[in-house]
Amino acid sequence: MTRILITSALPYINGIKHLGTLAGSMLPADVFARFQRSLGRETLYLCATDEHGTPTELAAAEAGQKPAEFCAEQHEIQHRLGRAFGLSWDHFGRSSSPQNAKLTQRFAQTLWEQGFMEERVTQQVYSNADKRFLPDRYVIGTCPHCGYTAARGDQCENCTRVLDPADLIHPRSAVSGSEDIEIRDSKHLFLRQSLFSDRLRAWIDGKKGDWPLLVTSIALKWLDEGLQDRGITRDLEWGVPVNAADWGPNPDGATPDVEGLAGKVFYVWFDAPIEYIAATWEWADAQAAAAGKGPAVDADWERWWRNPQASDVTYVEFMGKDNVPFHTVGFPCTLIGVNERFDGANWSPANNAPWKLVDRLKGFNWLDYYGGKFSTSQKRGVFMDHALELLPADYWRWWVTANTPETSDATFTWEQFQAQVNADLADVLGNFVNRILKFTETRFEGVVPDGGEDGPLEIKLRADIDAKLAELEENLEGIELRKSAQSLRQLWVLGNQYLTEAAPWTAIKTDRDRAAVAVRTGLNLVALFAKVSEPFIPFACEKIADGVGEAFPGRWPAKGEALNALPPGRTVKAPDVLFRKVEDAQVAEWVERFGGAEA
Ligand code: B3M
Ligand code: ZN
Repeated sequence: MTRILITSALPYINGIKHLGTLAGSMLPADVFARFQRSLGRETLYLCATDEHGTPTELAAAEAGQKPAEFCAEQHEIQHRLGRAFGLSWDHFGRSSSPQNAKLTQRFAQTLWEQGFMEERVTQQVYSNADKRFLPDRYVIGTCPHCGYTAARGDQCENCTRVLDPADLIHPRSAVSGSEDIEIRDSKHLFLRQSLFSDRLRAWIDGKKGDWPLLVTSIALKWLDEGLQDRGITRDLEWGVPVNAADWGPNPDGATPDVEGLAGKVFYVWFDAPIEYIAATWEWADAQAAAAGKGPAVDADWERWWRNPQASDVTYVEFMGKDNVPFHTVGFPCTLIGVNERFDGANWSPANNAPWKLVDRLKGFNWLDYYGGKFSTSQKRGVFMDHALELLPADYWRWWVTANTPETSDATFTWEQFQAQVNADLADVLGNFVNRILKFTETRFEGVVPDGGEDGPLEIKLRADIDAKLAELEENLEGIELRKSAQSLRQLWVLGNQYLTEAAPWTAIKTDRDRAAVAVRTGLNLVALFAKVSEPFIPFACEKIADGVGEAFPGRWPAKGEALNALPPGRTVKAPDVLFRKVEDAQVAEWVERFGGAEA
């Protein structure tokens, strides 16, 4: 038996996410998780809010809240919205959890003791007015190259030149605007990523042909440009504290400068991916608590992550392309550095329970809005909360899945959205389910009829359905979202075509048995659709399944059984309207409200 571990990139805590975030990690992960569960595989799908870092501190300050209070509130909002979208997380954790703090500190300690970390003195901008260090992009000033007056300390937006805060003319704090800033020395820890280049290249080369080209090419580009050592601590208050006092000597016998590192926290991109593991620990603790037991034991969550117990686990990650470097280089350095030792020439195991690295990594391009960016500040585009005010989650789930930005960027327009959901959901699926169930109610007392034998139409249909189902399964297993949606739509179309040709409403006038075969076959198609559409549109499928009853309990339909699952004699009923059409007037109103082509 294979176990499947799934994570989607952790949404930042500040702000409600838009459709692009849904398209580029959370929704494809959910479709895949639901499919894996429907195959009967033990599946664990985890996500969490990514809560640390300067933007969180500043957003909290703007809201007049402490970061902890701000994050607790925002986490609840994102949790509620994710559930409303049908995201079937086994656990939705928080990178600020005590479990993540413990793991992050433990990994950092091992990295130090195995010689993968180094102390360096760096120059940081300190704002006397704000009484805090400012990350590069929170220092603004005039660009020395083009004279743009609001250039950021990391890069000039106007001429795109990469900058250092020290380059800026008239530098000032982006937080308060104060020019009372100075450069101060500050001790930091660096992860010696440069040591890992060859080790990572060997690992990534092994994934070629298996991972999307988008992913391996981004990863290899980073390696080709030369891996830089990376500062993994920050002068902030909100984050996982650096616990250097607990650390032993590194292989050179050196202990860390505890005083110099006092009051620092780990960099958000160091602790965020570790939260994938910590979320598993949070999940195990929650499970144990629900069972009336104390906290989980390590084995409960380590069985998903540490070999050899996790050797039957396939670990699958979902993310947007901007996150790929952190998952193919940054996080793997952390894990390899914990798992292995390096003597300058060779790598060797450091313990006999190594942490699992990602097996399959699915990266996505962007979904944009009328060819431009979704923008929170300009209120441009559709965000998760507004989307659900307008239409049920399945409309969005369907459109987004069918248009997943896999091989290139994709764009949302209201016009295309309307056309597609009306055609696929209302005209094809909804119409089919409604037609056959209404007819069963009026002409067969709402009961799956007995009698009659398959004719050529049914024999052909069975073969077509089996082939299309196998194709759908293969596309889902291959995490090809667009192709999966296409296969599923074609299944629905096969049903519609069959019903039109078999025409039980005509047959019933002369040959009741013939009508019975067509109706029974049609109802079986409904039951099949309820099952295999569930990963995409779970809410509608629940309604359909309520109407015809569960047909494939706990399993994916096998070849040859797809149209035999409904026992004759079972009572069925038509659901309420499954999908109302999106009207032109609604589209006009939404374009007005959220922006359209002219925006
Ligand atoms: N929070 C970035 C993003 O949403 C980030 C992902 C973390 S995954 C460990 O783009
Ligand atoms: Zn410039």
